Amino acid sequence: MVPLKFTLGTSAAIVKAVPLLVVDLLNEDGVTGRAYAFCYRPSGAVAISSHLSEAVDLLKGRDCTPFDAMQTLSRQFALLGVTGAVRMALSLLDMAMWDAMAQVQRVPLSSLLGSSPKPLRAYDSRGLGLMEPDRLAEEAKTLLQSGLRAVKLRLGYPSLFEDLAALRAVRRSISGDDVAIMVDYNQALTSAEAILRGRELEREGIYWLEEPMAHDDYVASAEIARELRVPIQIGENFNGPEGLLRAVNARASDYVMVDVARIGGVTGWLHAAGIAAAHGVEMSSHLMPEISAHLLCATPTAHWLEYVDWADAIVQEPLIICDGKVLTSERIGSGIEWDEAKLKRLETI
Ligand code: SMN
Ligand code: MG
Repeated sequence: MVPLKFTLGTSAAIVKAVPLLVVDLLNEDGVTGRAYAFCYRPSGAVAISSHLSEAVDLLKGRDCTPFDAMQTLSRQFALLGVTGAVRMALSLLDMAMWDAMAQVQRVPLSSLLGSSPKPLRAYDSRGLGLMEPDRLAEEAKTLLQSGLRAVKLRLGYPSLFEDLAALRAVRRSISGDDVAIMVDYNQALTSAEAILRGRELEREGIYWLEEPMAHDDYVASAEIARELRVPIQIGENFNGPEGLLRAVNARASDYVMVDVARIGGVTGWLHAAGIAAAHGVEMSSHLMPEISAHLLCATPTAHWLEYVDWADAIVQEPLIICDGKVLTSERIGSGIEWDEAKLKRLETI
């Protein structure tokens, strides 16, 4: 469990510490592929690691690539269902395999994907949970010291009045229109309420309105997207590239944001990026910024990196922010190497 520097109260939960599952994949050539994922709940980490070790057993002794491994394992796990913890386990395995491949080639992951490590537009997503307007104003100021010029605010208070008070407190304290404010409801609203609140919020100049309602109701989400001028953002819960395709076909949102651990790892991300690009839809990332940065470098419609510092507590070289952008690591692989001393000090599940 990794304690957070900023408590993150969303409309769904109060998050003070996050369960991160850390994966070391040792291949027979002596290369270790690394990956981690946010598991939402401690029991998620247990379930994912159980699926993951079975998946690795199924591949043992075989010469395999991430693409072939994912094809095989998706068939093996099909009856259990390649969703939730199973999807996350396969995604983690894929991420670790790609990291190992890039290390073998001695190039950064983004270069292996045909791009190169770039500085990325990013927003600070570490704080601005549900709390009193005064504390929001304070925290917004603290966050901007990182140098990023965009922040994400969590909304979903009992009333629109409180949502507006929170947004205005943040806007006032950051003084200036050059800071973008993204707003996230974490699925708190009905579609009628989302349209009602969205109409008021869009007058305040927010950058996007994220997950106003149940993440998989694409028909209702499309109605909200049609009714509101402000762009609707969804996608952190897409299950694989096929989830993204269904949402894009339904015009469920204006933008998409993909979670590398739910979309199918690097392999799934690449397929999703192709679909988003073919439809001309801007694609952002969800959490796990270290690896997502490499993937955005190779995404034709790359939009925003969601920046959090959660893995700073476990890695040797945290991401660097420079001139308002997050720098994609130039180390070989995904650039993730565990700091064993830091890991030892953390509570294990
Ligand atoms: C989010 C989801 C889960 C935990 C923290 C924050 C949020 C996001 O929806 O978009 O980052
Ligand atoms: Mg969100």
